[in-house]
Amino acid sequence: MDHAADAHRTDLMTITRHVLNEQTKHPESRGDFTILLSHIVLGCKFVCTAVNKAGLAKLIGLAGETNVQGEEQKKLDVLSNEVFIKALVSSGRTCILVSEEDEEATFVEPSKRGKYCVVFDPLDGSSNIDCAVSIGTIFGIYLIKEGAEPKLEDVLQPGKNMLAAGYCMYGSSCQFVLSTGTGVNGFTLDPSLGEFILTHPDIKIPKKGKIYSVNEGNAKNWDNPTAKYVERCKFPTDGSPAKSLRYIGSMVADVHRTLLYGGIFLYPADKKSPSGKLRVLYEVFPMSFLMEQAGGQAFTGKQRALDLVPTQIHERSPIFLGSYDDVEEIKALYAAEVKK
Ligand code: AFP
Repeated sequence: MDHAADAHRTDLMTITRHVLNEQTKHPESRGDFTILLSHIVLGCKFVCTAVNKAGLAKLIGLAGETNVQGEEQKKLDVLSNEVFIKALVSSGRTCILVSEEDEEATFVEPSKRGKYCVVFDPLDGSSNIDCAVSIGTIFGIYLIKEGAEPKLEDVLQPGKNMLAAGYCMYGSSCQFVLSTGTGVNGFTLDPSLGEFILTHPDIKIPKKGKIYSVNEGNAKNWDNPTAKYVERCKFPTDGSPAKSLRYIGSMVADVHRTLLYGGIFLYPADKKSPSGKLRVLYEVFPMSFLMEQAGGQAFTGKQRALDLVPTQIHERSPIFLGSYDDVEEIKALYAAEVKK
């Protein structure tokens, strides 16, 4: 046995150690955020295990329910939702929870209440479960005013007011990506330790990318700027090489690749879905928060995504996010369209 190597394994930057280090920078902190995060991490580990076992355990399959978007719910969606609701309530640090799976927001009972609101999609990309493609959990965290009674308006805030955001991707490895507003860090689950280890410190998205990511099957319904942008990706007019297309159809996986390799992810509005498909609170905001923190941009076709003020918890918005220069190009196309 290599004892030196084993000893080294205990000197790793785990996610808990990382967040505790961050906490020391805020002397007023009482550790509430660290506790909340450890409950989110626990939920992710549980879902990761369930996802890995799904094929064998026959957890896959319809649970016979539909969610608030009218989509069929899979058993893993139901399970993941229950896991996160329980983990978040039992943290004793939350007051309002908004889940993609629940029509109404959950107001935590007063005896278990804390000051954080968590908006989340417990299992995004669930139509990919049956073919074992990467799926994930997305979350964003808001803070309510000290001593105030929680109300729905506390979660109907622009994304720029989020305190933290992140996702966990259940892929060939389990990756947890987090921003608390001071950059982006990526952690990989070491299954032998059951710990997320810092493997991608201070992630910065390349300024310009070589990949575009979009469901081109919707092209016939796109507006002019989106159609023109995608055309330029394929047939550049400035002498640059054509971009490659990569589209998984699972936002966490598509955004994770975009964050690490650069490029642009787009889910635009189209004639059939004038507000696009993706949900503002628990898809658009957390991913836009991470992109900006990594040096990229996120744009709705009209404005900076994080400036959007949602009026409903399940509201949707078009989204273009990724490398700074690539998003700049689509912004210019929309600006030119407005001038016409
Ligand atoms: P599902 O959870 O129904 O699989 O939807 C996933 C998702 O919300 C998001 O993760 C993808 O980016 C997007 O939908 C893919 O949508 P299209 O299938 O319309 O391309």
